Amino acid sequence: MKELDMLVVGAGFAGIYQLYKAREAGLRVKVLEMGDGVGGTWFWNRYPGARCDVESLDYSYSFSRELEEEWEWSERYATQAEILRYINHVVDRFSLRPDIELNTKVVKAHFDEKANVWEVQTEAGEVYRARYLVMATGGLSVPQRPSLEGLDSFKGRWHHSARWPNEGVDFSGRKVVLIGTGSSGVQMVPVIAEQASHLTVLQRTANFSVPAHNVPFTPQALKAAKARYPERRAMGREAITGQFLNANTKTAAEMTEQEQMAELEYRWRGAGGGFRMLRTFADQMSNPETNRLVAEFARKKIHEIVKDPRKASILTPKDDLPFGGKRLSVDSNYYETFNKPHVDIVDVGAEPLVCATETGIRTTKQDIDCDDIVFATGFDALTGALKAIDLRGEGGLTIKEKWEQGPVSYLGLFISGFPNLFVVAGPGSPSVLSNMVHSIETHVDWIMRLLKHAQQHGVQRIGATQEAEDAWVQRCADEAAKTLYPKAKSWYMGDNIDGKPRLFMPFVAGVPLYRRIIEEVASNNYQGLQMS
Ligand code: NA7
Repeated sequence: MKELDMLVVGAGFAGIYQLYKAREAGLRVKVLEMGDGVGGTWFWNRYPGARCDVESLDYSYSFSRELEEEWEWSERYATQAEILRYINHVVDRFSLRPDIELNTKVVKAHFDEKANVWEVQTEAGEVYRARYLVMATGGLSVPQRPSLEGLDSFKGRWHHSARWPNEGVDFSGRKVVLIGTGSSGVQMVPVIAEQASHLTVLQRTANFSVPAHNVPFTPQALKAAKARYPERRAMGREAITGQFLNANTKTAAEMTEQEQMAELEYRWRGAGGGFRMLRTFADQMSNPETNRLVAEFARKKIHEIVKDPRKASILTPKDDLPFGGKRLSVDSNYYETFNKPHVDIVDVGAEPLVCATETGIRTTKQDIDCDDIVFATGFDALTGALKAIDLRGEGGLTIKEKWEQGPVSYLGLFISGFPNLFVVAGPGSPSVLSNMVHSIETHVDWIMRLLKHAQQHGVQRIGATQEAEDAWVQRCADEAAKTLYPKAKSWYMGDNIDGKPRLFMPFVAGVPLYRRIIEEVASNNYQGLQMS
């Protein structure tokens, strides 16, 4: 049995920063990580083409000016491999590795109400006791693969994007079927198409994807960007998603038709691109008319790029999907790849998957032969990782019971009935709608401030009150109801998992407002928390 002040689960961006800050504060702390390397999302998602959709200068820690100065990003959007190198660099630079236990999966965590500590057990049977338990388990860490009957009899290879073999997969000369067209599928398609002799993409729902306009950094460009780094970070902090996207402050109605088109083009083309498309008009995610303008523009672009009208029509999102309602994909040559004769698309919304066969995949209309099946079918988002653990709070309440109707929380940080437990960038906080690294730093800094307060006041148990949690859940729902997000069937809403309760999980009203709220909570003597 090991006694600690704090136990952190997960060695991704969140767990690593939490470790750094806890050690700085003099706490006895360890991080338990189930993978055999650090990096979290960036450790597991090694599929071909994996890349962050937030620009590297923003998707990186801001806590150390020296770190910012010395690390040289090579591209505007970093690849998975580069981000993993960065995370490993951070771990070594701040000598964090000795306090990270790899290959250590947490299976059980029970709150000991008498001692006010968490007792945590790993798969190997090791037991840790710690006053504080920090769940840095990530929002997209439990992969979801459809239970495809017959997969065992399939004679070829199959892989999930989030459990990609370390040594990579060579698709040269092979016939590949790829299932799923979220960000992972969209990133993989152009890269696999380079190798495969034939690639068939099975798409259930067409979503929007926009060009990344990724470019390598020249030394001059990087130097110029770094010279203005503090300014960039400051602008990021005040932007709705925690990264500066040059949001247009005008609603569509405040612009002429010509101005609207110019704005849309600017954002689609080089100067903009990527998530800037989500900030074309101030009322884009709240006004259906404005959203339709952007959606219609993007639909036309798909038809311009994809030459075969049949493929273009399958790839074009339907009218009932708001632009950005499902997470926007940010791509490099996704639509263009379908102009290659050996790349095809099948609408498995119209002809659903039936099973795998010995030689490939069967839909209700056809058999598709292949050598490899690639699943890019996503995750049990935001709640999967916590629910996978036998997590019990006061009175033996399990997280599965607590979250039966969906993930309730106070500020996305606390779960009432689970004292001394913090969720970093969890549901109920801006989380996946924001620049995750920024949200992680915000949460960890705030947790450390709270723990300092607790230490100064001899507090041993910190928990959210039921009233505070209920009010926060209502606030999150009210904010989401003002937007078009709930109109889309998406993993933000839990729609991708059978039986998952349908509710919009992240806090939608933006990073600056969220930060103001948690600041106010802290300055109001941690309103909504019970400390004893
Ligand atoms: P996503 O965005 O959840 O995408 C999963 C895709 O897989 C999506 O197109 C799904 O279609 C499709 N899917 C899932 N189950 C099935 C079945 N049973 N049959 C056919 N198609 C299916 O996951 P990603 O890994 O791409 O991206 C996750 C996030 O990681 C991403 O947003 C970034 O933040 C990084 P659907 O749309 O549900 O009809």
